[in-house]
Amino acid sequence: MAGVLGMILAGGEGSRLRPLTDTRTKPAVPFGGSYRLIDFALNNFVNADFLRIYVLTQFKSQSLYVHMKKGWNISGITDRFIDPVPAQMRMGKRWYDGTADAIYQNIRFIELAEPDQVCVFGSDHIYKMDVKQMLDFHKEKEAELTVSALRMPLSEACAFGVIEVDEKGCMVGFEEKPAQPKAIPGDPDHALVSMGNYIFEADTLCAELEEDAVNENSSHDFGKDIIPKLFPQGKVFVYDFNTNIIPGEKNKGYWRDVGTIEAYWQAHMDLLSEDAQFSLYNRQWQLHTHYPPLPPATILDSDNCKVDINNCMISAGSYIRGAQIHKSVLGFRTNVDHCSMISESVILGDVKIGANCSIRRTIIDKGAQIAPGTVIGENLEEDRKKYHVSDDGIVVIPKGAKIGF
Ligand code: ADQ
Ligand code: ADP
Repeated sequence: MAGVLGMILAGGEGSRLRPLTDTRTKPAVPFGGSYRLIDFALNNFVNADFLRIYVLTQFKSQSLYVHMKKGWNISGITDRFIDPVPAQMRMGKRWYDGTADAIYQNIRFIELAEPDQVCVFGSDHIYKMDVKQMLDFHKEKEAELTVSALRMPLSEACAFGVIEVDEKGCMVGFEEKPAQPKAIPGDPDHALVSMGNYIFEADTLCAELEEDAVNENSSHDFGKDIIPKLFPQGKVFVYDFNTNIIPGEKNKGYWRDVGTIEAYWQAHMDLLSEDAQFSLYNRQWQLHTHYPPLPPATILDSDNCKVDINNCMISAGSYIRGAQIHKSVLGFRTNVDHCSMISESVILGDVKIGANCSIRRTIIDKGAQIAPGTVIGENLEEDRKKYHVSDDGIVVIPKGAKIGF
């Protein structure tokens, strides 16, 4: 796919995901025991055999760099590459203003690669999409820009770009995060929203970015500025995510914005039912990542407690002794000692939980240590005095915290 260049926006600050984003950019936040958020966007490209990709970073990018160096370094053998790009102030002494400015400041990479199309994708979402199918649609429509979209309950649509489309798939209306989103005609409970994924004809993208850069009234953002300016010309098309087919996949159309603690926690719970809405096990759509050299998880009874584990994912290097663990996702090297109980929780890895703890509806970031006998998630009023607790009552223990010592 030499004619296509991928530019993945991976600079999100993720302020609503704090404290998980206190030390790392949002796309570097661990997910699903073994992955980082960026992996899902990258797999959508790699599984479609699109292998010329720049990943544009900005905020707190070091752990994203380390992850990409260890897991996604394909350079050196062919002219294919997946390269993280630091913000370099190429257009003056300023960081990126908005998403369009992030691409504009790297426009030289587009000129050098001479692609026919440029795929500008976000990297904050959990989903599978064969980008090749979206490109085929883009070419068939002879579009200048194609935006991928899905149906969203009307009550949630105000957080997204809301689209109107004609019967040929041409965009005829677009509002970025409107206070009163327009419903789909004939479907008053849903709106059609942008997924923040764009395929541009390369010439169109470069021309629009040059024009936008000198517009003093622009916020230099795709959703706020570029799409509203471009769609009235009649060459912007809308790709229906629900038509995207992933081989071997039972459930269609799963896409989650994990921008808040609740959404991040819920997306983990979605992994755990018997008929999981989002499967990590599809061998026809393998999810690549950096996998450290670790032994398998060890699970055993202790002298005084029988182990009891159900509805869980437990990552490599973990050591569980006589604990009861239900509906939880445990990351690499999670250590749980005897007679502790964990339920509806997400543990990001390198975590030690002592004996006789009770942990419920809690997210524990990497490297935290929980002293024996600690209770978290039972009395939220008390927890709010000590920990970060989300509006919906999910407790978050930050990276490296020592609790109860
Ligand atoms: P937002 O949700 O506001 O809307 P935005 O904050 O613009 O998304 O982030 C989009 C992507 O760019 C993310 O992957 C993020 O990590 C990255 N990013 C943000 N700031 C960046 C920067 N300065 N440098 C590099 N990368 C950056 C957008 C669209 C909506 C659409 C939603 C879908 O504008 O129309 O509905 O995405 O989630
Ligand atoms: P993560 O928790 O995202 O897995 P790691 O602990 O693996 O992050 O760190 C990845 C890289 O980021 C390391 O090189 C580490 O030194 C660096 N790093 C982590 N936290 C910080 C920080 N607060 N300031 C600077 N660098 C950091």
